[in-house]
Amino acid sequence: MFEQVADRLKKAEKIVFVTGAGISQESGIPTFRGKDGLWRKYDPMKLATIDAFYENPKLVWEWYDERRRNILAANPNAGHLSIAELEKYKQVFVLTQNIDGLHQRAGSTQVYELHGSIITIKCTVCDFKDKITTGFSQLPPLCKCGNMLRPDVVWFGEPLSQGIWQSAIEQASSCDVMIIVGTSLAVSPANLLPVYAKQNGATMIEVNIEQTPMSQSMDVSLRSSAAKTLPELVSIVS
Ligand code: BV8
Ligand code: ZN
Repeated sequence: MFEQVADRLKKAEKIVFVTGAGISQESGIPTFRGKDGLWRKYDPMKLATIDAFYENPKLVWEWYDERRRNILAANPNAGHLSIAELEKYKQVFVLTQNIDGLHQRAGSTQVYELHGSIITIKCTVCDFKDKITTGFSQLPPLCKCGNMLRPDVVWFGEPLSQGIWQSAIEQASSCDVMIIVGTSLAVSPANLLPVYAKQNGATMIEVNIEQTPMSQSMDVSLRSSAAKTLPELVSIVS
């Protein structure tokens, strides 16, 4: 079975990755739903919704500020780096649910951030959007227009950016191989991307330490860590 997948990897022109928190776990960034996952300690409805933000903006900001500092202190791991390296040999697109920017820091050039970025802020009222470069003198930080700034992430109950979502569907629907890494596929609509690829005949590979709802639909499921497995997969084509 693995040999057949290796052959399709070699022949593939376009490879699309769908990634989740598991790919950054070995960089020291906690996942959401696993054993040490963030949602075991915190209630997402109290931290990752617009209602929670208006109810307690300081609390929500403190949580994001701490996560951002942890993320900026972390480094891309061998998983992120090997996806970036694959661009030397193939057309590669990364559709990520992560907000940590580690794919870009690893060198990937075609990254679609489905759930936004923790490195950027936007105004809750006007069009202002910017990268965060320094710490804030107060939380929540305020925009020049006087209204609150918020992290530029997609919270539960909010729509994904239409442009990014449409591009993600197009890439998923037109790839030869899809490699799904470190996601529980629990969150919609991102969990539909493998369905688009499968419907269009892509070879499906999963890299995850645990089973997922799509494991049965995979051509091969590799039950081991992203930082260990991705370099091995990339070495097949290099
Ligand atoms: C939307 C960003 C239209 C910020 C995140 C009921 C009420 C309201 C809404 C809904 C509802 N039912 C369904 C919905 C829709 C909702 C949804 O799917 N909810 C689920 C939870 C039921 N989705 C939305 O609201 C989305 N918008 O649908 O708009 C709409 C609007 C209103 C009503 C209906 C529809 C927006 C979702 C965006 C959520 N944003 N956060 C932040 O991070 O703070 S979600 C959060 O989960 C993360 O950010 C992450 O992006 C996302 C996905 O999680 P994963 O990445 O998969 O991580 P997880 O921990 O789950 O899994 C890790 C995996 O890695 C595991 O499988 C593990 O085995 C594996 N692993 C661990 N270590 C390793 C590893 N694998 C390999 N190597 C390792 N080392
Ligand atoms: Zn503003």
